[in-house]
Amino acid sequence: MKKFAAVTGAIFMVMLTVSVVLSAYHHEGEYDSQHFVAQYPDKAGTKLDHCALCHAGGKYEKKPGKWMSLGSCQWCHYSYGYDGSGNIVDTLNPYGMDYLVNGRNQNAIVAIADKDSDGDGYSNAAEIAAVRYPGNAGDDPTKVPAPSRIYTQAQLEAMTQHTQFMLMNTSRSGDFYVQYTGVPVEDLLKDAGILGSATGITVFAPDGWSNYHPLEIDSDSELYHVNGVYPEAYYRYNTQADTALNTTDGWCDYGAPSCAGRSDLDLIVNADGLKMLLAFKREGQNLEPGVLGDDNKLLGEGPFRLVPPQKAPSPPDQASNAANQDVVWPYNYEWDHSAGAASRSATIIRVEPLPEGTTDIDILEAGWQYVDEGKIIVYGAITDPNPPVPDIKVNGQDGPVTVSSGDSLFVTVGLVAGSRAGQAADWWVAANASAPAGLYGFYSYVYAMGGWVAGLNRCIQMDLVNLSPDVGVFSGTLPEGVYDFYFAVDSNADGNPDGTWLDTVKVTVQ
Ligand SMILES: [Ca+2]
Ligand SMILES: [Ca+2]
Ligand SMILES: [Ca+2]
Ligand SMILES: [Ca+2]
Repeated sequence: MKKFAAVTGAIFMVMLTVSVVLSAYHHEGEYDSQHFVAQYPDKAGTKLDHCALCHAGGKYEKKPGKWMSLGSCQWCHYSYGYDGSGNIVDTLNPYGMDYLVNGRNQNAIVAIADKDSDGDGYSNAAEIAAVRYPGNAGDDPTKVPAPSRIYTQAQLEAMTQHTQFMLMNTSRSGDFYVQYTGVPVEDLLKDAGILGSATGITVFAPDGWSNYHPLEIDSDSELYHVNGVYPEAYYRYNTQADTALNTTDGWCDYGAPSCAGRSDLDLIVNADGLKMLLAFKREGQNLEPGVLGDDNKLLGEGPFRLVPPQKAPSPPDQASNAANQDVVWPYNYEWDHSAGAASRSATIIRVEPLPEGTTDIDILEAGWQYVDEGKIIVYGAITDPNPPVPDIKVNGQDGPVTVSSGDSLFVTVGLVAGSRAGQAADWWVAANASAPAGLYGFYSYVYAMGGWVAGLNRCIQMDLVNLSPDVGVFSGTLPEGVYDFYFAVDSNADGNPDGTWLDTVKVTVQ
């Protein structure tokens, strides 16, 4: 376990020093989570047994228009500071605040159980029972974790590899040319079953840093796109820039083996072009896994680093904080410093936006384990491996059914609730008729009325449950014509027909 891996579980965390021990799960000397676990022993080790129970995460504007999202641990460290100069109360969420004002002990946990601290309509006790945050209104017992897929390095290595030689141009950390090998992020997302509704990704490192990338090219020069290729670039070499030759003022490391034999203004040729890459090898070697240093700075870049190439190729420029800017390529704010958007030790890729009715899976602050285990998780707008499956049958058949006029029809519906079990939903049982006898348009089975009515009407609003054995919704004869029967359930309970998950049978009566 990496240092800082287990910064968890505290209210009023003691952070005048970084009081984290390697093997401890909670802050050293921290006792608030013990009160919680004493009251709710079965919640030990869950996402509630954590800082985030009482402390909010947050985001801040790193530079104009560029926001950094931090988990609760990092948010406390950011807003409260290691020197304790901030006000720790400002980091409390509503549940943490109620805990504080009720005495900050186990009795306080009991006293606030029936409250709805975050005002989302569910009591703290109900949320805790469901392992949902009682201090976060965006999380409640109706939300289900978004679909997710975990990849190991071995799985990534089994995918089609991409190798590219590129400039990593930073604003102030020093520049370097490097050859990275990995999987194009576009390919990874396809493998994960990215949905057509997806618009971008947010990549998280376990120290809480995150970077957003749109799927398609964006006019914002600091937004690096996932799909497609980036422009070709020329190799730019200058002895003044070369840190090996200019040890005082140099700013670019040309020491990588992949630099050998290249000269200034050589076109850099990469088979299949430059891509946004989830890299796991540098110069053919596995990336050095990330660790958090004493100064709270991430060291190392592996096991996975997300590397966006430059959108606007440039030479390496001098560091912005270097004293000597009277050089061949002085720091230029306008140049493309894409290395600043390269997420080191990336462990989480959230595909935006989250599907309706889902919530963040609980790994935002558990990333160090993934660094140790060489894993990355992709979640959000990707295929649900276990979606609700509605099933409608006519006379026991799924496929097109043809019967003679006067023959009886039995329509039944069944449902496997899958990942959405227990979630409130609109249910729809309908038929679209085109019959010579004058039956045209939609008819619906409305549960409360125990029968069919004209128009498209909701059958019932009810939590998704397994419906087995199948339930009969129609029995009788129909005039000659064609009837499309539908059974659908929605990812919401708003009364509007969405048909998120749908099954249909075509019936011909002749
Ligand atoms: Ca609540
Ligand atoms: Ca809540
Ligand atoms: Ca630079
Ligand atoms: Ca709906």
